Amino acid sequence: MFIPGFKIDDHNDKLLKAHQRKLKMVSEEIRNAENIIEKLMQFQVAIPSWALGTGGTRFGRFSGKGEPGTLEEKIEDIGLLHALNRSSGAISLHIPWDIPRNTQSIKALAAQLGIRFDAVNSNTFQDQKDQSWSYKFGSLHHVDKKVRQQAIEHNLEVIEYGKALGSNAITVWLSDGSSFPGQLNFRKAFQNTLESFEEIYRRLPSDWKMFIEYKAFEPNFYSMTVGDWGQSLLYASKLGEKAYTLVDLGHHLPNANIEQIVSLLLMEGKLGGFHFNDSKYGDDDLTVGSINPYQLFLIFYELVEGMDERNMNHATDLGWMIDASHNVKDPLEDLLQSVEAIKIAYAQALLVDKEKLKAAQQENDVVMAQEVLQNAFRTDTRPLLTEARLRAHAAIDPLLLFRELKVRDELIRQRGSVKIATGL
Ligand code: LRH
Ligand code: MN
Repeated sequence: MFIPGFKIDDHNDKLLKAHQRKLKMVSEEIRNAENIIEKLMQFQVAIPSWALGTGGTRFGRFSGKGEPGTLEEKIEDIGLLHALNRSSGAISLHIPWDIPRNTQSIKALAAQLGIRFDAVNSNTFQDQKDQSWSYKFGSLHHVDKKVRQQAIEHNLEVIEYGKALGSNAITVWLSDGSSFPGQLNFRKAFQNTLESFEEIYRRLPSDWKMFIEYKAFEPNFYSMTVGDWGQSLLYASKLGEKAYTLVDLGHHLPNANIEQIVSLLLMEGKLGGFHFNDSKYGDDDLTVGSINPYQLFLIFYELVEGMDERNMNHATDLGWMIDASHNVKDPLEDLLQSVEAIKIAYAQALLVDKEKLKAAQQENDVVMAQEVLQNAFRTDTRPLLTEARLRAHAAIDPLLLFRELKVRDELIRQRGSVKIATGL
């Protein structure tokens, strides 16, 4: 489904006056409003190819309708999101869930919709039907070299798909671990995994990055072989300058201070990117900013502070990706909300009075430090996001226009209601 420009213009014409009034109000409060709007226009978030259909849990899956049944339809859906918010200009593929059958036509379709290929993801946490060796007891850490070699070759195959599409990074998340004490020799598991990573790293193109995604638990419930930021940093440091850690917000033990982890990984130059989502308990993969928007803001403050300290380009030097699963919301509406929440937190972080905060920290003025931070968090940055969209010819209110145009009904009319999207 394609959204013609005039439909967006009609929508914006109706909402323009109200927007300009709000923008005028907040711009009087925010001294660097113009700079923030420009930065917001450059900031793109990659959409996961595996989160364009309805997700489920082990207790069930309530399938949605009009879901994309092919990679082409998934790219079209991301094209829809990008037309509405001009902030979703990238896709992150998961192999083999989304193998590009015809690379040229896939690249042409994505280019036509203004979408680039972000990190590609390997999958050695499921057995494929034509697979020789099972990953039941792990993949890159497996006690059997044959299984490790099979998993290494899969990752090399994923890199080839990525190269063909113009991606320049691979994300490796391992479900490898143990569920009972005694099941695993932790040192051997680490050494097998490092040796396997080295095989993959040796074949990584010179301009590529390898993102090592850690996770505290699930599907193993006693140990994970890449279980936390420290272990991921250990692998990435031993591998070399093209290896980085990847922070999935849902992959931490309860009450972990993720913003401190982010600050230290940035300090080490080993933070590669993010899988944004939100959670109250485990790896809930909920809408970004839906449970703990203050934590998201604090993470973005550490990102802005740490990236500026290293003169990094906010828009391009880290991997900004969503990783969510939609059990009860329309996948496209959920993703629109997630992109909005990410950019609201980024804008709030950009308006923090850094000098005032540094002075408060220097004087141990804890009260003032909190005031400076929460003043930014309590500032409504949405008119800045709207202005950035407007200048990019996107919709003033993407979610409202998605509903006004009855996009889901049109997708159901075009695709029927039985198609199920590959993914989680
Ligand atoms: C694991 C994970 C990983 C993906 C998968 C879809 O929980 O976050 O990033 O490979 O979800
Ligand atoms: Mn993830």
